[in-house]
Parts: sequence; C-alpha cells; structure tokens
Amino acid sequence: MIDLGNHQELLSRIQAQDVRAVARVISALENDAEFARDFIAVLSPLHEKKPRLGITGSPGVGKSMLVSHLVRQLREEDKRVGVVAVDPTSPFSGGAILGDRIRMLDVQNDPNVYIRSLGSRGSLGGLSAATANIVRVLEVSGVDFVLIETVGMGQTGFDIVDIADTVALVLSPESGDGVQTMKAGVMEVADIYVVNKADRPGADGLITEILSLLGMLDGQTQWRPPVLKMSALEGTGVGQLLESFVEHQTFLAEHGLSEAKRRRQIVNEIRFIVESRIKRLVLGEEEYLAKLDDLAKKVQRRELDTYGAAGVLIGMIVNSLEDDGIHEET
Ligand SMILES: Nc1nc2c(ncn2[C@@H]2O[C@H](COP(=O)(O)OP(=O)(O)OP(=O)(O)O)[C@@H](O)[C@H]2O)c(=O)[nH]1
Ligand SMILES: [Mg+2]
Repeated sequence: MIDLGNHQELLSRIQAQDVRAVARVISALENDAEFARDFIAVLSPLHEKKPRLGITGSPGVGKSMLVSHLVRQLREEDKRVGVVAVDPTSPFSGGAILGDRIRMLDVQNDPNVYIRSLGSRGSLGGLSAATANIVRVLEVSGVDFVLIETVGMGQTGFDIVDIADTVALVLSPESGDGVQTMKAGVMEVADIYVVNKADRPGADGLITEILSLLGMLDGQTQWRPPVLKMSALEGTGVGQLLESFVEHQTFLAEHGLSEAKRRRQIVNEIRFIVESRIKRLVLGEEEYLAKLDDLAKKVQRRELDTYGAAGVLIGMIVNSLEDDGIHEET
C-alpha cells in the first residue's frame, strides 16, 4: 500500500523512480488541493527544473504523433522523458479521445518514458494548477526532459506558457486554421512554429502566411521564431524541433532572459493559486461561477451594478476568512 499521508516516504519512493508511487501522487495532486499544498511544500526544496518543451495547437494537427517522434529522439540520446498530455474535457476534438492519444505513443512500454494524460477541467486548452505540480513530480522522479502537449490556449489565465521553457505552436494546412483564424494572442506566444502535414498540399502557403505575420510582429522581441516544416507521418523535419528548442534556450540565456521568464511564470502560478483558493473559500469553484452568473443577472435586471456585484463577492470572501480564522494567520 502507498501511504499518501507520509510525504517524506512518498518523496523518497518518487526519487527512487517507483512508478506506482509517481502515479498515485499524480492522481492525488489532480484531485486533492490540500494534499497538493502539503506535498509540494515537502518536494520543492529538492526540486530542480528540467528542460520543458510545450507543444500546442488545434485538435488533430499532429501534436501526439510529433511528441512520439521527439520521445524516440530523446531516448536515442539516452534521456529519460516525461510526457504530460492535457486533454480538453470537451468531447470534441479532431484527434483521438483521452486514452487513444496516449495509446498512439508507441513508446509507452519503455520504463524510461513516463506518459500521463490529464484533464483540463472544463476550460478548453487551459491548464489546472495541478499540471505545474505534476511536472515537478516527474522532474523529481529523474526525467531529463519534459514534453507537455496541450490544445491551444484557455481562459483560465494559466497556460502552457506558464510552464514550458519554450512553446512550439503546431499548425497544419488541412486543419483550416489559417493564421487569420487563429485566436488573438495564440500566435504571439509561440517561440517556434511547426507547419506539420507537409506531405499535404498547402504547407508552403501556410509558411508564407506565418512569415508575413511574423514580419508584422517584428520588433517586439529579438528572438525570431523559426518556422519549421515537417511531416510527423513521414518523420521528416522532426529533428529540427529539438535543435530549435536548444537555440531558443541558448538565446534566452545569452540575453539574460531565462531567470526573468521563469520568474514571470512563477508570478502567474502564485496568482492562479491565490485566485483559486479565494474562489474555493467563498463557495467552491462551481458555485462561485454560479454565483457570478446570478450576480450578472441582477446587473442585467438593473437591481445591482457591476461594482455592487463585486462588493457582494468580496463581502462573502471576508466573511469566510473570518469564519476560518485565516485573517489571524501571518
Ligand atoms: N498526412 C499527415 N497526417 C498526419 C501527420 N501528423 C499526424 N497526422 C494524422 O493526423 C491525425 C491526428 O494526429 P494526432 O497526432 O493525434 O494529432 P493531435 O494534434 O495530437 O490531436 P489532438 O490530441 O486530438 O489535439 C492522425 O490521424 C494522424 O495520423 C502528418 O504529418 N501528415
Ligand atoms: Mg494529441
């Protein structure tokens, strides 16, 4: 039996690469906020971040197939690899459903590859705070490299850019996601563009489109995101992605940007934890959203204005803080 109450012992087992302990802890991190808080406090002093590459893009563009190539390549370099695939809870997707995405990775029987699929808790593309913790657990368990697959950006305010060192945005000529139709903000976060399914017509046109858009964005940053052309199906062009990852890391380090970038990520993570805890303090996440909806109705009916509605929620937070005696904590 794995005792979830004994954090030190759990941590030792994870460090000893006990996959059952890793699996149990990851599930607990996903489902139990209190466990997460206590366990991460024990883990953090021993945690060291490893290289993290985020792979994002619309459903069905070929992210998982690309990930399995990357895993194979990293294994050839004798690296242990952790893969986290964040599935939208929404049933609609151009690719496979939960289990199938993982089954697609033919690398899953290798003990040096740990693959985990996570739900994204309702928000298409957004990440739960658990994702960051799960990546930490994998890193403590001795993986040398982490790959994180997500579908686009969500509305949670906590995203792949808050976890990965480098984000690769995968597009495909046949998914109809021309650059014009990309959600605002999605193009800008990419450090590397990948035009997949180059075996299909339209790849060169898409590359031209991306390059001209990048021309317009030019000047905001010194890093010029490369636009890579590949076919995950045929396995062509895949090797360039890890090369571009290393180039991006070198760029950040040489320009003194790595630490600042990581700090911004941690700022966002803390902010996300605070907001989630406050919501939970009031009512629990679901009820909080329902309450918000209620208040919005009142605003629509002109029984309340927006500031008044915010005041109601703040009042509830203050009350529950007082009930919990939390205001007395330092
Ligand atoms: N022709 C062609 N098909 C590809 C290529 N890469 C992936 N596919 C196919 O596209 C489909 C989706 O591939 P996945 O790797 O599951 O795509 P995904 O982006 O992970 O999908 P989701 O996880 O559902 O968002 C599969 O049927 C793949 O065989 C490619 O380079 N060329
Ligand atoms: Mg996938």
